[in-house]
Amino acid sequence: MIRSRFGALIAVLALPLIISCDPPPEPCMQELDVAPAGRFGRAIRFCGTGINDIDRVKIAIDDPTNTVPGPAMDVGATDFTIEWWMRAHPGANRTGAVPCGENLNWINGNILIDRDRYNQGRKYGVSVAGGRIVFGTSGEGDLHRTICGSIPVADGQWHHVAVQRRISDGYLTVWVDGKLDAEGPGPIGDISYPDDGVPRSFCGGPCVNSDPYLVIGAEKHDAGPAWPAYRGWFDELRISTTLRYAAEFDVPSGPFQSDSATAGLWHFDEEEGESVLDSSPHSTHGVLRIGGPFGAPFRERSGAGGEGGAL
Ligand SMILES: [Ca+2]
Ligand SMILES: [Ca+2]
Ligand SMILES: [Ca+2]
Repeated sequence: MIRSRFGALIAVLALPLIISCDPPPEPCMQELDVAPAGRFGRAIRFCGTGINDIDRVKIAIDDPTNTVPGPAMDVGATDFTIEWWMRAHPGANRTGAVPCGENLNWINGNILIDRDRYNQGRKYGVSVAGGRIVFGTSGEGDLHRTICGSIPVADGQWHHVAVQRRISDGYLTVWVDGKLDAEGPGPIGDISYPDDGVPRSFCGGPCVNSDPYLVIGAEKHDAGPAWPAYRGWFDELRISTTLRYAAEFDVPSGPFQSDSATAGLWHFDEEEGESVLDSSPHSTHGVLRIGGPFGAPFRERSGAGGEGGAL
């Protein structure tokens, strides 16, 4: 009895101490009058809201009402490269490092790119955990792999990130600022979204508003705080049906270009409105889902180019 009462007292005392040790939420306001160079042009700024299907970009990848093949950016049946620019303040994404290996742990980082399917195979995603890039894929069934980078990306600077998957053997690589950051074997096979995929009922009904989308900046199902959203800037997303990087390279010095291997290219340079335009010939346009306490995400001319600049 004494021990249990003492335990309860400790719990009551400890709770406020834990809260007081947590840094206050960083403001997430639109930054005006900063240096005009985004990385490149305008960028999207996410605030990490992570609820109510807002504070994210959504690009439809399948129509669950039919079996028509998805758009070109529904990659996974061939080699692929997904690359972008990002900038995050130190501490803005609070997830610590996750154990990597034959698991799904990428989903426990602050999620940058989510092509998950709720409790089904053939999926992938990217997050930031411990200030490093984490990339994972799943094949059919329960075959998973998560690889973890070691190069810090949450330092207030712009970084070019590329994740790649080789179709012949499922091999995964992560590249940060032109350097190989992580690599390892992954599940084999086609991991594109099945054209006849049927979302399961884990979303207050079938997950038709989350599963068949590529989501940027948040965990697509809003499953809870254990699967947090990303807070920071995101720019210049290009999805390709080839492995673009095999050795150390100089990061692109301008906006990505579209070529025959480009499955989708979003510059996020629109001045207003809710559309994000795919400038590749595939025209797979997406939408900004704006809302929440910050009215996020924002369209911003952010930072001062590759050197970080004004916060
Ligand atoms: Ca379909
Ligand atoms: Ca498909
Ligand atoms: Ca841009």
